[in-house]
Amino acid sequence: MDKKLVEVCFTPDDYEYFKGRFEIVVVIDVLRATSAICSAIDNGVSSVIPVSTLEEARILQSKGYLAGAERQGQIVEGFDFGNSPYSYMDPKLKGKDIVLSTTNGTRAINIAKDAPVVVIGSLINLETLVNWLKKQDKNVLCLCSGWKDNFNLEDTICGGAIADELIASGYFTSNEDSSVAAKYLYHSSSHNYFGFLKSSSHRRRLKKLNLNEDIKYCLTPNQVEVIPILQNDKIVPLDY
Ligand code: 3SL
Repeated sequence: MDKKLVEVCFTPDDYEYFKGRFEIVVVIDVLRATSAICSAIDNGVSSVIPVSTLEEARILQSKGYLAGAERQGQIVEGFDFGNSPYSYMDPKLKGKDIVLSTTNGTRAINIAKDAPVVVIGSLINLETLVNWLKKQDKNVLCLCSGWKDNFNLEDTICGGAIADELIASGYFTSNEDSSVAAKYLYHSSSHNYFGFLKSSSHRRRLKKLNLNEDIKYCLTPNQVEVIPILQNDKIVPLDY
């Protein structure tokens, strides 16, 4: 049997190069969008509707949806919440459809939305996601959201972890240097993500905003067993 491909794409800007060759795209925004989405789905939120612009979010909010929005790490005025995973753990959100717009994460999800399958990856659902991917017999692309089309460490490390685990299963291989680099970063950091990422740009940005608890939560692997999946423009729990 031919091995399947698993590759890591560093930024949404690089997606064009990979587009069309992968049946499954895993969108990753460890700090914090895809971690927040995993928390929301784990908490029983019915769906998260990812929108790229604040205008789209405002329109949906005016139609009665609860809406979260983040820019520069902060809650955008007029929205119900920002992008902290803790906001999405509120039991009152169970069963609700929620709109979310963030600087990079929701944009990356929308950039990938024409792929046959788009799932949401983070460190907090890593093991569950990897176990599911191993059984799919499909080519997998890990799309890192990065920061404003720039490379970031935390998403790359998570992509490297996924690629490494899939390759270790014996059913996957990778060809691209981006994937090799991501695996090296994963190996260098997996003993202590929090310490390794001390100097990462987004960790510093969030720390300045006193969001250390969010950082710790997002960098603690395997806290939830959900696989959020994009279906008809809404992110819902995959029944795996
Ligand atoms: O860029 C994003 O999508 C966000 O995750 C950034 S932040 O962590 O909310 O600042």
